[in-house]
Amino acid sequence: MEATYRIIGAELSPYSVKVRSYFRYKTIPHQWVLRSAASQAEFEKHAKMPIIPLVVTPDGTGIQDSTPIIEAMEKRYPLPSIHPDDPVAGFISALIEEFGDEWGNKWMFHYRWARDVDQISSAVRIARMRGPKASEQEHAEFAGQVRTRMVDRVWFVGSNAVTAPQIEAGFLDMLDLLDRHLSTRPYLFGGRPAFGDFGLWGQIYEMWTDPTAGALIGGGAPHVLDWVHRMLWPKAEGEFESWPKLAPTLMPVLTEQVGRQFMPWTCANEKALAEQREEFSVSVGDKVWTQKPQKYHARSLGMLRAKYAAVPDKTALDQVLQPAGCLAGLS
Ligand SMILES: N[C@@H](CCC(=O)N[C@@H](CS)C(=O)NCC(=O)O)C(=O)O
Repeated sequence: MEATYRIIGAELSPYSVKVRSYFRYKTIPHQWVLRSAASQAEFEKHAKMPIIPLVVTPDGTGIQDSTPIIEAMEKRYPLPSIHPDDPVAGFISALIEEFGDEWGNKWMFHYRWARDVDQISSAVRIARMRGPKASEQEHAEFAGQVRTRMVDRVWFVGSNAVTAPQIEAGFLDMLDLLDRHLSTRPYLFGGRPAFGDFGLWGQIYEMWTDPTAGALIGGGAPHVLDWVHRMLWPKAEGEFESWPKLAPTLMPVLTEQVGRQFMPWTCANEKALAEQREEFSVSVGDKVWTQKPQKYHARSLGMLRAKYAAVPDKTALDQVLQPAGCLAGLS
């Protein structure tokens, strides 16, 4: 029997389902292990950070952080590659992976914990996963604790009274852009899933499972909804498309979402961390956004810059990144 990887994760964790979707696409033998009391000892043995997913390799090594996990697996299992061979599309896919992980997480976290209906729905699912055998009363108490803890943490991703309408308007715009793009192709970069699909999908899949965001996706974005389902068990249905074919509907995503919103935010966040600021404000689109800096994002921005630096000939790529407003933050 082929050696099996173990993915310790949770159905409600966007980074866990992202990694699981990747393993399924690559048909890498794996077991999906719920993060619960039953997997606690294994988690503690292999995890260096208190986050999921944790992948335990067949030789007993723990790997964390979904982007490095996928990169490590891609080296071990290069085919079918998740990187479009067109160098422009290849880098844009990595950029969208970062955007999905870091900016998409704001939509997800905000919608999940902003309203009573979503708070209750998510808290009871998390509590049941962590304590599958708890009595109804224990379960209700634990769900209440989860709800309080998570609602207290929404500020962490930058969701507050000022940013809430910006986050929701930004997501609704994205849904329209994405629906148009996916109306003529099964995946973001053509006939097969790319790195960018996994990052963005992890967040949007989670949103689809929640009452408020799920209704928005199900009610108004049929092609996104199909992609949400398709990415649960992704399969190659054709080849990647080249950038010129993708550009008419993907360039607006880069310009409106990545260049206009995410890039200014992530650069301002990095600067605020370097200056050890408690809080920072930045213009995102035509509105001011204020939050406390987030450490991890500066690290992942550094990793994205290294990917940009490694592109041998940047001429064609820069002609896309520059007008999209994405170049300044990368070079
Ligand atoms: N950058 C990490 C983020 C992982 C992450 O934030 N995981 C969350 C769940 S989605 C977590 O475990 N948080 C710790 C907690 O909730 O206590 C990745 O891509 O894997």
